[in-house]
Amino acid sequence: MTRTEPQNPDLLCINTLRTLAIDQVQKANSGHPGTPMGAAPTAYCLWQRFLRFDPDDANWPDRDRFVLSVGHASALLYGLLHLCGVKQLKQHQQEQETTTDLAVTMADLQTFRQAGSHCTGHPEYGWTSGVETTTGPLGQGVATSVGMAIAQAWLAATYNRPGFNLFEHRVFALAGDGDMMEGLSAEAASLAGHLKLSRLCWIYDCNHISIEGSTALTFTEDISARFSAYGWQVLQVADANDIALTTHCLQIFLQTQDRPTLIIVQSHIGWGAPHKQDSAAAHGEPLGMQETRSAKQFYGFDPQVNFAIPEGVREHFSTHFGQRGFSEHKAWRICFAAYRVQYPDLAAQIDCMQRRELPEQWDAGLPRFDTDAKGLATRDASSQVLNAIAARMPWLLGGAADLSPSTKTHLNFDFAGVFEPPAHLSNAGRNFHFGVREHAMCAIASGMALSGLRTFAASFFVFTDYCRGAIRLAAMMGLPVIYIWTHDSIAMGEDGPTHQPIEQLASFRAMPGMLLLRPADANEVIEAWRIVMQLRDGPASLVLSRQALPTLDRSRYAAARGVARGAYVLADGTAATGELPDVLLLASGSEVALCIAAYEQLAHEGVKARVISMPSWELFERQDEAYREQVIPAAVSARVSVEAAAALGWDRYVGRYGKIIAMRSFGLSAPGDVAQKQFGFEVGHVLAAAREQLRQHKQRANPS
Ligand SMILES: Cc1ncc(C[n+]2csc(CCOP(=O)(O)OP(=O)(O)O)c2C)c(N)n1
Repeated sequence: MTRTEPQNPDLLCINTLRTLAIDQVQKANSGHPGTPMGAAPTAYCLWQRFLRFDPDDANWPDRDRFVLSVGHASALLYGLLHLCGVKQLKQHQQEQETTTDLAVTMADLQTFRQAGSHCTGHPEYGWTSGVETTTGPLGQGVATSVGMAIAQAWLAATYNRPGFNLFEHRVFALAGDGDMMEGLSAEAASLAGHLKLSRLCWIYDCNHISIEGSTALTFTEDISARFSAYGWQVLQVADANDIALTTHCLQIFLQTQDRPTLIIVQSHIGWGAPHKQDSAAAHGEPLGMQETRSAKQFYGFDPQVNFAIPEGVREHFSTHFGQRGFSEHKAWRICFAAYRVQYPDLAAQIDCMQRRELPEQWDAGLPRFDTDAKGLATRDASSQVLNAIAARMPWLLGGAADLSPSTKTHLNFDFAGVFEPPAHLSNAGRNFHFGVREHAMCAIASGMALSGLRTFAASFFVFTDYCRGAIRLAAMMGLPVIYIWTHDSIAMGEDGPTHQPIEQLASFRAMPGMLLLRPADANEVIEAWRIVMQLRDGPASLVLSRQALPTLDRSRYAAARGVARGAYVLADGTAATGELPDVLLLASGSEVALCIAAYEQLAHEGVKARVISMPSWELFERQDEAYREQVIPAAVSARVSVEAAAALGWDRYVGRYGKIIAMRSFGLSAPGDVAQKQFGFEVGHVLAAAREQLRQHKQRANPS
């Protein structure tokens, strides 16, 4: 017995969550105790009385989702996962296998924020089972939850059948003042309201404190009016400790079928800490020994005991949260088994999707692109390929941030449809209109991917700056989201420097886990899509041109399947003799054609050049040394790289003496071909650079 006073079971559980959070932070000497203390009753009420979640299988497809958008309050989530007995899943090939190990053990709680613990500083998807999405950057969790709610609506509309409600889960997110302040939450809430996502509930833990002090310093708008204007139902709980009222509000949410719900819960950060409650001091640092003891006393706990779990607490969670989850999941399994008999094809699709597999014949309808000097823009080639694949893969879906006519990402086959409000009705459209909301679009795409859908999101490449927070988390989580970025260089032209990407290529190449592909012609686009579709554990960026690019003669130059190796020898004047070339011309995307033109001219002059198409640095770096040496022989020091983007990184491939033709400033408002010429992206300039390289190489060889 660690309890000092009798308490009702609800309060005992709530206070256990509070003290576990305090002790995690205190032992780690790092973290955020205050919000777990204030929000514990709210989270408890939701989990214990409502959440449909089987602790033995955190991957049950129809589980309710709980997103801790206040990721810094992770100690609260870890307490819940521990007390609820949620089990860790093990990744085995593409299956998530259940285990009997706890996702969060007592040892994990006691090593909060230390290497190897499942209690990481902020919740990390894929590491701790029961964490539905990685959170920490404020606003991401709530925005991602909108994607999860969209996925639920889409899955229900696509796969539910009379008598078979396979997908009827709800999505909850616990948010704080910071989430509400971030612009991202406004974008996401606006779209959720428009779509009338009635199975979405955000609970706003309103404690009026953020890091610099009272929110009165910066945040005085009427949140209720704001969300009402978005089309949300807004409910209020005046005191977080009043779980009867929270229960009532959650019941109202469950009955609401025409709009999302925001429950604003007034709470006290650090509730129960005599000197730190309601102050920023409770936000991001341990309470301290004395304050900890006082708070425990206030809760009726023994001040001397750390990580106490009073008798009856686990049992209480197991009787309510656990039993509900077991029985709901069991009923679902029975339902799905019967569904499988009646609708075997649909059930097979659900299985396939959950395992992130591709359907058979997914690539059977791919187009062919014949040699064509005029060619076509890689965005147009991509449109054809995307449509061919999507027509055979029902759960490949997505859209653009109000730019689909430009990104060419509209699915135009007869049965594609549009995902429109109200989302809870039978609406399985696959074209998503995200509106001019790039950041939310990417967070939503992640939320959809977390529910098994294969999503794509599209915009102009330059606007990835607006999406970066969400893309970074997708890469961290290993989500196979497909990003389609068009208008990929200064060649996009007249819109000028604000719309012309420069540093974006380098920045995505710097992002761990991101696979970037910048194909050079329509046939490279096909190969790029093949690679992207087979990804299971990370996002990809397809970087595409607005302008037409010649479709290369593949009988004259190498086959486009070389894309799979990231870089390949496209044209080589020494191929027949096996000699080393005199000069290497390296490029990606639209600049490859320039190099081919230079190569032909050099061949005419008797110079043996080699063109290396480099659509993906990441894939090339994964090749063995022998292949990389074969493509870029160390002995050839005369090299020119050509890419209409920042130079950063090209020195790796051009070596010590090579020439980098790149952008060293922002672009220019002018027609694309004029802008390209102005910055040296023309054959004459590439030729001059190659000749100069040859001259310097000779001089190095014979320094007279
Ligand atoms: C995008 C982003 N900006 C800044 C931070 C740093 N940060 C962490 S918590 C926090 C204050 C959040 O206040 P609130 O949501 O009220 O949390 P509470 O004080 O209730 O714990 C800030 C600025 C962050 N995590 N994410």
